[in-house]
Amino acid sequence: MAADMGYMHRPVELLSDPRKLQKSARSVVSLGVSYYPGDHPENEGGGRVARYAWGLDYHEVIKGRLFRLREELEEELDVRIKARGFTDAVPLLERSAAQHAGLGFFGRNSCLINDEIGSYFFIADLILDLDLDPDLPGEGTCGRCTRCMDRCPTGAIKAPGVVDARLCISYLTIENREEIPRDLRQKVGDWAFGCDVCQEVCPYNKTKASRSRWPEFSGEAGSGPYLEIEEVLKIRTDEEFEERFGGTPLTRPGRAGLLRNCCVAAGNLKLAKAVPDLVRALREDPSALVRGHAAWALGEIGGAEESLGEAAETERDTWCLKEIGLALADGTTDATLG
Ligand code: B12
Ligand code: SF4
Ligand code: SF4
Repeated sequence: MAADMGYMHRPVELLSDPRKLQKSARSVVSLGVSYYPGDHPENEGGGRVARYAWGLDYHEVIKGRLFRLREELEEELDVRIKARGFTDAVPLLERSAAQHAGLGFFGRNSCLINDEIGSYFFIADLILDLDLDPDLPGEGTCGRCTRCMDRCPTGAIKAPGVVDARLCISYLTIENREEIPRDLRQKVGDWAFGCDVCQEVCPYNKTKASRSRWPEFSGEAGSGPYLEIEEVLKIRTDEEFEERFGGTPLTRPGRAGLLRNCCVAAGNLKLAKAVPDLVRALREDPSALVRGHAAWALGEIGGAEESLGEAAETERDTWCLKEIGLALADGTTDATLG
């Protein structure tokens, strides 16, 4: 169920033993960092961004503070500490470490839930060559609730705690480098980066989530809750992309990946005002991935048969040609029905 995330196929002994990451490891200090920036305002035609990515790149923001924590520990305990600090960057089962450290329990959506703040938090770790008394493991329960499993748009939560990444919108829009499978595109809805549905419906978040105290994670610090789809569709080079999104988590899927996502969101929103930029992307974008998804979006929105027809004359990529053909066929069906 790990799709093409190669690191997930590593042996469990590696994923569960911090000594594989630092030979001298004796303890793991596991930290929870709330990123909750509030809820999405009503969508007025943008590509929806998962809450964890509204602000600045959490890897960098948290890393700086982990180093300071190590320094403070050294001062407090008057010892030199060899440490390795990271968040979401190494092959270690971070949720398992955090659960052992008492930060929360596994929800059926597989996220770690903390009884006081819900699940909108990052997990960060400091591996130390210092013997510390362990905390008690986190406890808690979902009770009879199954909301996340029932409401996941793609049915990705196959069993309690088991997420099929191949179906998960978070995977499809962030880690995935290929096309978003045609049968899943409509289910992606307006999500342009990540997905929060299985956390939004969670009663723990509805009652306990309180805003992060870290200004770096607020919408104002980074790209915010929605992307302006037309603006993103105009980005043609990696340099422009880096200039616009550098320093935020949105660089992860790369330029072509983010434009692909915006095409799908535009198609699902039936965003007529994005048609000129979709047509331009279909004609000009250097990436076949973007051109093919632009064709799909135009097929969903309708009314762009002429541009699709022209593109069919000049397009050389076989997959794109197929997408254009299918988009034209969808358009014809709509017109016949309508
Ligand atoms: C790969 C990955 C993904 C993949 C796969 C997700 C998955 N559920 O496995 C994708 C791209 C889909 C993804 C999505 C998201 N991710 Co992610 N992801 C990771 C990563 C890098 C590895 C996770 C992993 O190894 N999964 C494989 C499975 C086997 O591992 P696991 O769930 O930890 O396994 C435990 C459970 O199965 C549990 N268990 C065993 N038996 C049972 C039985 C029951 C009943 C239950 C409930 C549990 C349970 O024990 C296992 C061992 O710990 C971690 C960072 C890290 N290094 O850990 C972040 C991480 C899990 N992601 C995170 C986040 C924030 C997200 C998203 C919310 C982002 C978003 N908004 O789009 C979504 C949430 C989707 C979801 N419902 O999981 C956070 C989670 C924080 C938290 N509070 O839990 C992490 C920890 C990153 C971080 N450092 O903060 N992610
Ligand atoms: S992140 Fe979205 S697609 Fe993935 S399991 Fe949760 S609700 Fe389903
Ligand atoms: S929505 Fe319900 S089942 Fe899912 S994680 Fe939250 S409490 Fe558990």
